[in-house]
Amino acid sequence: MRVLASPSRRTAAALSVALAAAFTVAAGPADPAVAAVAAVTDGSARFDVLTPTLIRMQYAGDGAFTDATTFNVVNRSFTPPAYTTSVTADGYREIRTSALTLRYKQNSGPFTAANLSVAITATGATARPVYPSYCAASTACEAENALFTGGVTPAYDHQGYTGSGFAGGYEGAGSGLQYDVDVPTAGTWRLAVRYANAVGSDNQSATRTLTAHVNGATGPRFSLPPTSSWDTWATGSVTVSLRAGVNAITVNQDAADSGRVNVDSLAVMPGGSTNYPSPATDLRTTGYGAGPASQLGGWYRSLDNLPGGLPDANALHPGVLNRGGWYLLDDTRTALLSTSHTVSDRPGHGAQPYQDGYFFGYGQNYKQALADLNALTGPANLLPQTAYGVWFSRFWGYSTADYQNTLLPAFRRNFTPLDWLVVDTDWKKPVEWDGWNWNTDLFPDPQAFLTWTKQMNLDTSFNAVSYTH
Ligand SMILES: [Ca+2]
Repeated sequence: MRVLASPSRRTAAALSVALAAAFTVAAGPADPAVAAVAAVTDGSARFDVLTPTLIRMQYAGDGAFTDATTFNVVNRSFTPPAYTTSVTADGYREIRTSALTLRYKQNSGPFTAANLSVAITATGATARPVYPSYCAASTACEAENALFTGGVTPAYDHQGYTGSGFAGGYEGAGSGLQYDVDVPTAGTWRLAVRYANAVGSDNQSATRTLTAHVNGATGPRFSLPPTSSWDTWATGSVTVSLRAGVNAITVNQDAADSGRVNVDSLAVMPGGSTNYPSPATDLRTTGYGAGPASQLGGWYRSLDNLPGGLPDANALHPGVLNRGGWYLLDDTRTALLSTSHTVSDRPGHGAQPYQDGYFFGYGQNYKQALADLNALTGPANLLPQTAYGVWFSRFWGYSTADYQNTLLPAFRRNFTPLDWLVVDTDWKKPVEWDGWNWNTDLFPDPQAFLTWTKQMNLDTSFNAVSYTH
């Protein structure tokens, strides 16, 4: 199980929030009413050719395509590149740029590796991208790519999982993961999970339970017997009644559930089936994208649980660059962003499937990939000069008096410069891990504290850990 409140986690979280604070001066988003450039609409599919190496691929079963700015994508005002399009004799929509040839089987439904491919001219490689947010019947949908509620988070600290990790953190009611699952027919289906269940946070090994919810209605309860270790995975299933098309399925820890399991993936299969599907793809997937596993670098959330040092390359979350020469940025779930920097949910599509993603097909032209990413998602902001100075961060519940009377005087007394004060999560009350209210036991006059830090020429940031993701 994941340890949720270790000191090391707190320190790392403080660091991540401090960095976030340093990045908050962002360029304003482009006009959200950005016109799609060079769009090719074919049935429920729409392709926007943004550059010779970048194509937006949207599928809307209800025809409701989105043109608004999203939290990821702040610019689509590209100069339309030259391209051609036609339909082949065998029923494929083809789009050809100077760098790519995209093929989509007409009227074949949402984009999958079976009906969509993109040939990369420079290398001769053919990409078959998948959308990690899209969960079709009879496929294993990786839990780490789901939407999360409560304490559930992606985790990687055990072995034997498929995909890029699993979902951990079933440690309280309201914790869960959610997938929109697309099934061809209404009726009875088998909902299965691949899970691990060893000695839990209560030091017990016991059969645990979770509850399925379907389209907002509470459904049957999973009974999940113990597995021999956290590295050993088994499957458990329940029977659910689904509508044709997309169903919102949640695997939740309800108040009566014991939780304390890890979930690797889920799958919806015909009612009479007994098998569990193999991993749907050998691509490297996350909740926000998919590409060949030969990634070049990446990022890591924190340095917690890494006794052996830095993570190896396989543990890094991928970016757009890999030796395969392509990447699919899955923007399907990203919130919409207004010009006034407020966010809102994507519009719903009912039982109709929806996908929104960006295909980067750069071959070995890595600079082009980064240029496309930069233009699409906005430039990275430069860090303020003070971020390169000396920071202080410690996971203690320091008070205003501690900072004023002990800490800063110690820095001054030892002739040690200090540029940035990172105040850890204890600044909040009544719950130190959640919420936004000051702990006035430690900070009796918050504004006076902030005024004092300014007078002392200290930049400040505050650990804003939240378990509601
Ligand atoms: Ca997994």
